[in-house]
Amino acid sequence: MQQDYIDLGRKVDTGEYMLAVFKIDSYKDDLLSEASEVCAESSTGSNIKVNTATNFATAHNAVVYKFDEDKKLFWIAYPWSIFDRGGNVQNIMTYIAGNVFGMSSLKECKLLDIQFPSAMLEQYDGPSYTIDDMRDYLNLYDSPILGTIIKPKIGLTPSEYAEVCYDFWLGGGHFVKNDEPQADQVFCPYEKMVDYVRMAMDKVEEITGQTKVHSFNISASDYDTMIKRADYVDSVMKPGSYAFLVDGLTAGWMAVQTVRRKYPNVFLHFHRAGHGAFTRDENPIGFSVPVLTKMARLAGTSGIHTGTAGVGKMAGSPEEDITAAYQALKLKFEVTDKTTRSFFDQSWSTAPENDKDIKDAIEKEKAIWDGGIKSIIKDKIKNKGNKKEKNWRFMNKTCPIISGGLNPVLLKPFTDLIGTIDFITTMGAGVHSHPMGTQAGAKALIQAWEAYKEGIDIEKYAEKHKLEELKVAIEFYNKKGTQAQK
Ligand code: CAP
Ligand code: MG
Ligand code: MG
Ligand code: MG
Repeated sequence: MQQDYIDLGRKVDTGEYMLAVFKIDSYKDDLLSEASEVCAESSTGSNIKVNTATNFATAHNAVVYKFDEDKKLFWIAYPWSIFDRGGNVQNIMTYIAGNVFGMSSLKECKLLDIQFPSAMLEQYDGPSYTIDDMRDYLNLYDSPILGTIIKPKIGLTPSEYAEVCYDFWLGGGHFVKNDEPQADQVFCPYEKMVDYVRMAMDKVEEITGQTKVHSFNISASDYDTMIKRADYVDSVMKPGSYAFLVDGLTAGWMAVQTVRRKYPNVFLHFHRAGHGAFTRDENPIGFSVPVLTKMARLAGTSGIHTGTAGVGKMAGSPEEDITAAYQALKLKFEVTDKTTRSFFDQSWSTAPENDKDIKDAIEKEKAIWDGGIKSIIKDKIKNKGNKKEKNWRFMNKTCPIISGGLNPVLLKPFTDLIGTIDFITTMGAGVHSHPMGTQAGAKALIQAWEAYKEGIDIEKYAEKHKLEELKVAIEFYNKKGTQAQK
């Protein structure tokens, strides 16, 4: 037991501490003792008390301030002045999601939740370009942003790739993304791919009069190559028509924050490939999806994948994925129904009680959400193009990107779960496997949303308006079922 790292009942709502909740289990020792070791290893210490610790250093110990032995939950306070100056997410993760995961006595060490004091938030970038900016570019205020991932995942040449983009956009889809491993492959040179996408986009815009967005993966082997890719996209594409996708966990937090700081006027798309190794429920070591999401918002990503809440093909429960989505979007998170969980009263950040602006903004946000999707749409239309509506005193929102085994039939069940239109959804196979082709897949997706907006069942809606694409989609995807049903 390292007593210096335990201070049960310490007052932690002072603005000095970042708070974290860990689930801890051990092969050896009693759990409070293990929690003290976790505190030591993730802040100032090691396994044995050292003679070199000054009083000043010891004042920076992380401490367990609360615990629930039955649930194996430990609340830990980190003096946030131990973190690198200048808002460095990579540095925080190195402390709290670093050596502790390798400690031999720990059977379980899962970082479940985190909370930042508002003073700390001021040091971090938070998102710059948000989903609302993308809405302004798309002139789209009454729908989630409906997108696709080009499939096959890899293997198309630039012109073949752009052809699929073209079909999806022509069918009415708003947003296309590179799949996460798309880079500068021999058979699909990066710059050529970008050139062809621009051509496809121009053609579609000419035909439809609608603007479109493409998210380009700029992840690369090194800084210079990443920047070269980004700058190339920037030189070819119109402002607003492109996003930068970063494989945030494999490329790293430094890549994410670099892009945020270098390109504040571009939508930053965090693809989290690899997160399952940390986040899956059956994995006892790691961190949760809400923790990953909060760190991404802190780092300033405009959008991050938060999971389909069990509706699609990837692992993820409603309570964890919807919680993450709300952490990304809201100022104040409230556990409103059984699909959500949180370890802190106000789980994004603490708001000082006497801060009237924050209180007002929170109340306004709550009123809009409480009114349901109709009220959210009304608010979006009312505030279109109004940059003043952005949370100038607080951190901007990050938009959830919902992906993985989805198809037009699954749009409703997911939207019902999340209860807002503030998300981007990308459906890859769920569009390109449509028996009538990609364009029909895109049409079915748009039609599925129209049905939702009207509050009509998709079957009835397809029947009533004689929508062949939607009818075929319903029959085809109902037969396929979701991953969860297989
Ligand atoms: C989805 C996807 C996404 C995953 C990522 C894929 O394609 O492109 O990368 O959804 O998972 O390759 O699987 P489909 P998550 O639409 O064809 O399933 O969003 O959970 O991070
Ligand atoms: Mg070390
Ligand atoms: Mg993918
Ligand atoms: Mg799909």
